[in-house]
This record gives sequence, structure tokens and C-alpha cells, in this order.
Amino acid sequence: MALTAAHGFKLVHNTPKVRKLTHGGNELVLDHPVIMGILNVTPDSFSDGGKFFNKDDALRHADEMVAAGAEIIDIGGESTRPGAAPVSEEDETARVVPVVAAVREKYPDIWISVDTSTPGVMRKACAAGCDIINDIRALRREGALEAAAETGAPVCIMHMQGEPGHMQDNPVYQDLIGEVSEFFYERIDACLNAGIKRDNIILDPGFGFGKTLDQNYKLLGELEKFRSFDLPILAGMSRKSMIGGVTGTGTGDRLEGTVAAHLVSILKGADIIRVHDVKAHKDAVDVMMYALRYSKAKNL
Ligand code: 7PM
Repeated sequence: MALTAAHGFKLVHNTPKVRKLTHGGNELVLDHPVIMGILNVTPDSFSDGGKFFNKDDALRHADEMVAAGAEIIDIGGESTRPGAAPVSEEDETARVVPVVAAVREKYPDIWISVDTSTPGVMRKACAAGCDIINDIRALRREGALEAAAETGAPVCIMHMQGEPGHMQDNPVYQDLIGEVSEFFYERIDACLNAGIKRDNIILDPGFGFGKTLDQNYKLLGELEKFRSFDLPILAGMSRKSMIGGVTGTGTGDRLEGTVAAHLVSILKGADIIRVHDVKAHKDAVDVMMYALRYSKAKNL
């Protein structure tokens, strides 16, 4: 029996339905791999090394990613690095919301996601034009479910064991895939009870968030298991330690490994990949998709 994916080629998994996300009048059709470009607005990512991010720099970075083929721009103002100081709601808002507004003004049709766990930031970012709430804490903070539901925006529910400060200390699972699935069931249920539409929930196994190297690769290698939820899947492995753990390279030298991991994730059912390097991923995905279409050509 031939298995045909939403992307229109034969895959190891079966996704008969073409999915889409909706927000207001906008639709994002997931009939091809969608690239989400990471736009970081935490101050430590800017050369002034200090308190202020530069809106012009952020916009230039967005320009570059849109030109390279990103269909979603992910804007985040809270550093989730282990040991990073917590950011106040006020600071997070000041970093994120002006950038959301600026990207929205310049690109009326691009999808914008906001990487936040803070209810107030969710509301203000959506008022400024954001389309997707991307929460590494899967809306578990007080008031987050209600805030997300109020906005009507699609949400990305990410699995994380523990909290960013300690999650990598000694992650233990009895049954990794089963426990991540159980988490998804529980959070999907919480979203539905809060009034979030099932069609607007995206699942993310949370690569690097409370997982050892082998646990990360088990999740990647069996990503197709999460297709049984019949919801879009987001994979984010860009420059993470699971790449360096194989290649032996530092964060600045993980591009090739990252691209390979994301191609595998697409073959195993990812609909959206979250990346720093949009151009490299766009070219790699285009070539892979082209090759897969030709694997079915009858006239050659
Ligand atoms: C420090 C530690 C800095 C971790 C940045 C990070 C994901 C995400 C992040 C992900 C979704 C990074 C992470 N990772 N959102 N936000 N999925 N949905 O490496 O894997 O980008 S932050």
C-alpha cells in the first residue's frame, strides 16, 4: 500500500489530510514544509551587549529571512538558556511587542509567532499583529491558557521535562515516546477546555528541553509516532547540542548537521521547522522535495 503524505510524496508515515492554520482571515496551508525563521530580540544577541535591542537590526534580520523563504517569523524575548536570569513582563513586552508591530507593518502577509510563556505578552503581541503563540511551557503558566484562547491564535505546545534552569541535569524517562505523547494528550485537553480550537494546535517534542543526546535522537527517529494526533508537528533543532553531540562542533559550526536533522524530521512528518539559517534550509528542502516528486515520475 502506498502511503501518501500531505506534501504529496511517499513517506514512512501516513498523513492523508492537508492541514492548515487559520487566524483571522489568514490561512497558512501546510501542504509543503514550512520554514519558521528565528528572530531573537534578547539583548545578548546584539552587539551593543547591553540593555537595548535595535529595532532596525531586527527588521534587517527579518528582511533577510523573508527574502530567503521563511513563511513564519518567530520572535522571542526571553532567553531560555540554562541559568539565564528571568525576564520581567515589562522587559519582555518592551523587547517583543515593538518588533512584532514593525514586522507586521512591513510584511502584512507573513506569519508571526511569538516565543513567550507570559500571558500579558501573548495578549499584547497578538494585538500588535502576531498570529501564533509559541510557548516552550505549553501554556502551563497561570493565566496562559485563558490568554491564548482569548487571542484566537494558533498555539504551539512544546514538551519540556523540568524547567530551563535544571532540565538538562539528569533527564529520565521510563518510556520517552509514551510520556511525551501523554503530555500532548493532557495539554491538548487543557487547550480544548480553555476554548482553543483543535485545528489550531501545533505539537512540538521540544528537542533539547530535558532530553539526553540519545533521547533527542529517539524522538527524531520516531517522530512519525506523533502523527497519530493528526495535528501539525513543529521541529526545532537549530544549532542545538544534539547536533554538536554528533559532529563535535560548537554552536557556530552546526549548520550542516542542523540541516540534515531537519530534513530527517520532514521525512518523518514535521510540517514546520524552526531555524536560524533560512536560506540553507530552503535550498535543502527544495532539493529534497524535488527529488521526492521525481521518484514517482512515470515518463522518465
Ligand atoms: C538557549 C536555550 C537559547 C534554548 C535558545 C534556546 C524551541 C522553541 C526554543 C523549540 C519551539 C533555541 C532554544 N527552542 N520553540 N524555542 N521549539 N516551538 O535553541 O525547539 O532556539 S529556544
